[in-house]
Amino acid sequence: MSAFNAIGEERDIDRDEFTPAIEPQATWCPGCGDFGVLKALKQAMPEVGRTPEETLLVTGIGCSGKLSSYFKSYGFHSIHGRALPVARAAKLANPGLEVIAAGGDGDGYGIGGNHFMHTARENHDMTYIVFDNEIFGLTKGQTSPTSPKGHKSKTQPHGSAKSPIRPLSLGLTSGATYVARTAAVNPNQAKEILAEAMEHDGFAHVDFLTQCPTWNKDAKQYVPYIDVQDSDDYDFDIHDRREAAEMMYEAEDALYEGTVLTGRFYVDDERPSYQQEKQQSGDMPEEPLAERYFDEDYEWERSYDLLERHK
Ligand SMILES: Cc1ncc(C[n+]2csc(CCOP(=O)(O)OP(=O)(O)O)c2C)c(N)n1
Ligand code: SF4
Repeated sequence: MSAFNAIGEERDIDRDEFTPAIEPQATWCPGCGDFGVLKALKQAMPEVGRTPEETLLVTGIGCSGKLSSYFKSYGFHSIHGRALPVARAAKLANPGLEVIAAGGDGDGYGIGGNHFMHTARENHDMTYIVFDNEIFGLTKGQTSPTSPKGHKSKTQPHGSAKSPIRPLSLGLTSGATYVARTAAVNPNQAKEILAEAMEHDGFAHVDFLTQCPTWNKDAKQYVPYIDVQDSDDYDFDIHDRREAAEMMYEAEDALYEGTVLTGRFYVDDERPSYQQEKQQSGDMPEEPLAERYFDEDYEWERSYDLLERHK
């Protein structure tokens, strides 16, 4: 797809542009689902028509957090659970950026759970990818907020007594205006969902099932999935909150029973994003507060002028 880059030139975009010039050797284990997220994201970018210099990827801490090192764009490998506050700040400073935040289930639903809830509630225009492998991967397989009840690990050797959170329902009830689940075992669906999430104006939450063959062989992330949009067994209106909520409940229960339901669960195209609301009410300027381009001739002073003007 062709698009205008940040300095106004029209050109074709290729997924290989998102591979760093000196490609770092990925330190993910062989067979890790995180490779699937990276691949799907690179494939989705040309569909969205965004260039690396128009894109910011903010990651948390964990195996998943390494994504920003293997993807060429502006990047910020933030601290544990704090990808979303960084992403929000960047989006507010420069609404023209395609902002993607990513991290694990421990990072996003555990330590960063409050940021998840409130970024969704405010409907900030960004895509949030949660690598859901049902454990803490980087720290060697401890029980996480999405581990099933009874899950045995070094932190819960007799089996977890806690019920897992319901990630899709949490996204919906918090206020996310796009909620989907996909899986690394299905690159085509993953690519489509990520492209759609990026094109969505508002907070798009993608629960991305990623297998961890090293620490969590019991998770259902490996088994064939059902796409609720393709299957005749599931008939619900993705624009209807109540129907979406029921469908999410079913998907969340089914996952621990071995049936992986994926697809789009909720889409609200009507609600304005935080930034749109603020611009409509005159509380936020149309132009970015700060911007920097990949252009040798660019007037670097401009970002300072803009900040002065909006003080
Ligand atoms: C404040 C803080 N607490 C704890 C840690 C240790 N730590 C690093 S990664 C991690 C878990 C990551 O798990 P998850 O977010 O599920 O990501 P995954 O590694 O599975 O992709 C933890 C607890 C840390 N880096 N910072
Ligand atoms: S520990 Fe698990 S999540 Fe981390 S790189 Fe290895 S397979 Fe992937």
